Amino acid sequence: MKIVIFGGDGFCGWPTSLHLSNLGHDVIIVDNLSRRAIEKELGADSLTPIVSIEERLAAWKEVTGKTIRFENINVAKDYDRLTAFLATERPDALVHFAEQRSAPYSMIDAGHKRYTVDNNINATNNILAAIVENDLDTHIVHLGTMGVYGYGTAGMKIPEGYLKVTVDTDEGPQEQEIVYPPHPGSIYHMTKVLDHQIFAYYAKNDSLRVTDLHQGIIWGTNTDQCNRDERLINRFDYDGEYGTVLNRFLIEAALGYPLTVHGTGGQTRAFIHIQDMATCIQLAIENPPAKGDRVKVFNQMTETHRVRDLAALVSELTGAEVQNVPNPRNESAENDLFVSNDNFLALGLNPTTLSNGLLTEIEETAAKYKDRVDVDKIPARALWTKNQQAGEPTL
Ligand code: USQ
Repeated sequence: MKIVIFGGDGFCGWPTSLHLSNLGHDVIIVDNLSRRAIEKELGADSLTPIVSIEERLAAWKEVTGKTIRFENINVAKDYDRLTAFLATERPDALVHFAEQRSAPYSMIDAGHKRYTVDNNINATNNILAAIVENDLDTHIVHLGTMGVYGYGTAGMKIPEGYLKVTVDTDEGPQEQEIVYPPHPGSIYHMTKVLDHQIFAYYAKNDSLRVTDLHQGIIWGTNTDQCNRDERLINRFDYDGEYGTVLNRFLIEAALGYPLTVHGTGGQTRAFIHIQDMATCIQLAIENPPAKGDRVKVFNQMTETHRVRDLAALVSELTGAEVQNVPNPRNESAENDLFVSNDNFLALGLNPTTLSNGLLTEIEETAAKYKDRVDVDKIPARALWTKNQQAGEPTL
């Protein structure tokens, strides 16, 4: 297939591009390199040294003989170039990662809230409008988030996108399926809720084929393809805005920095290993919805963990000290989480679950590059509410 990866230079986009190219697909990356610009804005480089996109692609060609093309387009802003590109390439499928993906970054201030909404919503709408304008039948696979469901305790197993409800009608009780009530916790997560509405509209009005992947938190950093050459290495974010929880704990342990558990650490979240993320995208591409179907939703996660349990695991493995820091976010201190992921399991996903062996591998990456860390960038700085900004305690 010819597959376009929007956002193919980022943390999920890069390993996915290599995975799909390795399978023999004709892959084109479209990216405006915004993650590299944000890295400069925050002054927090990836822990792993990332070469330029041109060097990355040349290395892939050298190692595998395969070509991945690259186009630098800002899909949220440059609609004319986007639509001309799609008119020429007419891809069979596209994967849409071209969004600002950090919840804390989206909560820094009004400017970052506005950037996240402008960028994410316009990117999504522009891609869909361009597909309709060009009369394409491209299958759109979007990287959404488990966070659209919210992180209270649902009191039930969270279904894949749609909830069966019974409504009272004049003819008596009737069963219906509705979109699971969204409950986003940050501006970033809110954009993914809005994305889903946009997809539903285009699926209904224009019969676009869309799959929305509600993904959990990634752990791990490299896939088999990224490991083939130092220049193919994936980025590894450890800073307070972009670093995700388990990867942060592992680099903190490597530095002898106490593990930064927000609040009580009672937050339960969904997780997926980075290699499984790439496999899930492949499975989603291979199993598109039919024309005229509603948006297909998969919960892209394989297990759930409580933050304090992850800290205890890393501490046991490394001897690191655990520190409960005031939670800079606005989230429930404790929640339970049960999630259905039957769709991917039925398609043959064999989950890579958390194991000491794999943690040791990430720990080795953390130890190898720890001299590149700027420890001042470790604390999370964005305070999500006015009360927190006024100094009221959250612990
Ligand atoms: N946390 C800590 N200490 C830290 C960092 C995080 O206790 O040093 C806690 C947070 O307060 C939160 C949990 O760990 O309760 C997860 O935080 P995270 O930064 O690992 O993940 P999150 O902000 O939820 O976002 C990440 C990705 C996002 C994706 C999302 C999936 O950045 O793109 O959509 O995971 S999900 O969480 O399922 O919504």
